[in-house]
Amino acid sequence: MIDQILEDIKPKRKVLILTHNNPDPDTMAAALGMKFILSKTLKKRCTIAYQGLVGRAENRELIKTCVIDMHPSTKLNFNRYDYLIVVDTQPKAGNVYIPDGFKADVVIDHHNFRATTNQIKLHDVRPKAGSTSTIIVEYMKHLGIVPDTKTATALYYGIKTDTVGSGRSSNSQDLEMMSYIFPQISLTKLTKIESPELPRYYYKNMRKALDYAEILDNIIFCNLGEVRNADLIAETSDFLLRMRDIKWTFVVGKIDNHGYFSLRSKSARMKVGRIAMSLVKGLGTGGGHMKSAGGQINLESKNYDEVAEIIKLRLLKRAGFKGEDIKKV
Ligand SMILES: [Mn+2]
Repeated sequence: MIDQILEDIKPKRKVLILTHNNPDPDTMAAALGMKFILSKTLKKRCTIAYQGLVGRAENRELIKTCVIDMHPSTKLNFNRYDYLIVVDTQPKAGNVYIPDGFKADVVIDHHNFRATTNQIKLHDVRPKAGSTSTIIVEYMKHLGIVPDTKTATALYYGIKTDTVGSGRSSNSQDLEMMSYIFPQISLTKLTKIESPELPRYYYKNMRKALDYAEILDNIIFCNLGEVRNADLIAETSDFLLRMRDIKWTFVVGKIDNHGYFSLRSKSARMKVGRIAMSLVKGLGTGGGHMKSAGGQINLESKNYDEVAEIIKLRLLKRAGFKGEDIKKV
């Protein structure tokens, strides 16, 4: 696939790489890796753009340490670019900003294939890959490219957080790609990324999370209300999932006129990506993987608390819980 992509890009002038909204390490590393490939093979310079905020301290440290130059896509003039690559999501997934009248040329992703992605000229969607970074490293290996320290460290962290790091599913391909770049990474940089200082609002949020969390059998439901950034919702979900005897966590929160949610499961059997889609059916968009999923709801014509309640009831129904015995943490 990468050979076709490079052939297609050759005559183009300016390439734009889009990550998904509120980017996570995998999407940022995949974008950086793609930028590296294009600069090495075709001497092309590209711009990486995103929408939303990077909230998680680890992810902010990743941007700083690996020098990932990213621009807000809403402030960008898309007319200045003649080639558009989307990584770690698909145009109709609901979590990437592409203005009307513009179309992606390439989609590289590891989420479930969306039928609308068939309209994209070149697409490499592999739901079996643990991360999009895995696919990017495989391109590098195929092309005989060795990434520099910053790119390698970012890609390693991207694969790790989407797979083994969070106990999510990984396969031999993910591990093979991690070992391909391992000689190039900086352990000092990686340690810095993995244990950054945490802002006070992180602790304030966790206090709120502990106050609001409800234990329903083996599920924790938590409505955080207004939050500072979307990453806090995912961080809360990961934090609560570690509780003994808990099998799933569902955390919702609100930023401006958007509701966000994060669904996590300890077991890959739950296939929470599919569940996430069904929970917000008719309300918004959702998706993900076997053990982790998320989504968003546009609240322009909806009441946030009502939406949160509807999703909670759907979740309880899905889990076969009657809602009689609700405990606090
Ligand atoms: Mn990913």
